[in-house]
Amino acid sequence: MIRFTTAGESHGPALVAIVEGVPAGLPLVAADVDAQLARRQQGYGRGRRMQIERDTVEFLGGVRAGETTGAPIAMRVANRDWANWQDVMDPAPREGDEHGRRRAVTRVRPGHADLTGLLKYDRDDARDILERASARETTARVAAAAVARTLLAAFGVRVGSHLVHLGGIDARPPQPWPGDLNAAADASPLRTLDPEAEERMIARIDAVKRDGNTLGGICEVVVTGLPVGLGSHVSWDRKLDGRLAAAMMSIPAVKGVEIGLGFEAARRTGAEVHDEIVPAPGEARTGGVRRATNRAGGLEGGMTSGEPLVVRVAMKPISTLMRPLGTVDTATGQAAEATAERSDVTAVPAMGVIAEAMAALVLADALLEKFGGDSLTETRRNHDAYILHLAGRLSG
Ligand code: EPS
Repeated sequence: MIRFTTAGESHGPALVAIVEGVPAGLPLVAADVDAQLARRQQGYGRGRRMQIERDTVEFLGGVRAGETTGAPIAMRVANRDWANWQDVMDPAPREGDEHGRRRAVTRVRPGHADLTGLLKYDRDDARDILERASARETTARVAAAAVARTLLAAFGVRVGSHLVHLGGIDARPPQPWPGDLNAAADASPLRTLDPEAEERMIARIDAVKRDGNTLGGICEVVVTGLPVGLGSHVSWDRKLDGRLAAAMMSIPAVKGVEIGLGFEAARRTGAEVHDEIVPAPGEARTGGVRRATNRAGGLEGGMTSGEPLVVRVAMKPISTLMRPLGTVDTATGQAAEATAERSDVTAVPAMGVIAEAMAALVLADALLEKFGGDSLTETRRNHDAYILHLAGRLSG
């Protein structure tokens, strides 16, 4: 199964990701990863930093001649901004500097990890916290997830997303639904499928930026092609909805997750919530049946139903405000205005790509949990045998 970890600071030399458990023989090239990294860098409302960075991956292990070897896949993404921060972020002690520190942050930002991290880790400089709490870290997650996406694609699973809400403005779902969700969403500066709402969202971002303020929003992740039966009902930590929710909530600034109808399900009666089951002979992947609706968002009993997986993820406004909120300076204990470092007005479009990444990592893990395999051939054999077995079930 998939294990992954990341390391690296926002203004350090690089970010790194290590992904373990990927079967051998999966075709993988740097361009697969770079395409995802580029998608994460897009979005109206980002700050100047995204003009500095051009994220590309270097494989340090686990890939040879365009294929995975089964070894841990190690990846490095350089921070171009490191050139401007070497003296601040130098791992070596710096003689002559007071406490060896430059650009220390003590006017901690409300809503950020600055204060809680500084107290917990017993630091005097919140930069030791914010450099890692920074959403820059999600670059490494997207790199790790590009491997997971490549594995899922080999089994016909596609992961996409679009922005459905920004700072008080809803986007309406398009009619008809696009054949390639990400191609449609990536063509929009906000990754939304409602051009009319997008115009109003852009005007709202511009107005809020003039005020030195920030905006949050909601993205919807949609995954198609999943077979019935990933995850499990038998134990709390194997339920796929719980695993997905935990993964989504680990994204910086994310405050809420809904699957299918989500909170709306609580307001309706059972007849208005549950999806009727109808025969669909020949549709082996979904067990020879389909759901007449998909209000459950593709999960029943903590397992995939084979219907599209639909997860909505809510992000709060970024906590770095150019017109700062009141705080306490941790160096003096006195009231102060929070620090106002360069930042984004909104990063909700990027969050959608990151939510796709977390979904891909969880789903690749669940796929390998079900089908196993040390090589792609072995995983495929197990997968295909399961689908063949499903084809022979409810056939009357
Ligand atoms: C971030 C602040 C900004 C963002 C950054 C996340 O960076 P900086 O402080 O260098 O201006 O641009 O996001 C990224 C660098 C990225 O790659 O997404 C923060 O404080 O979280």
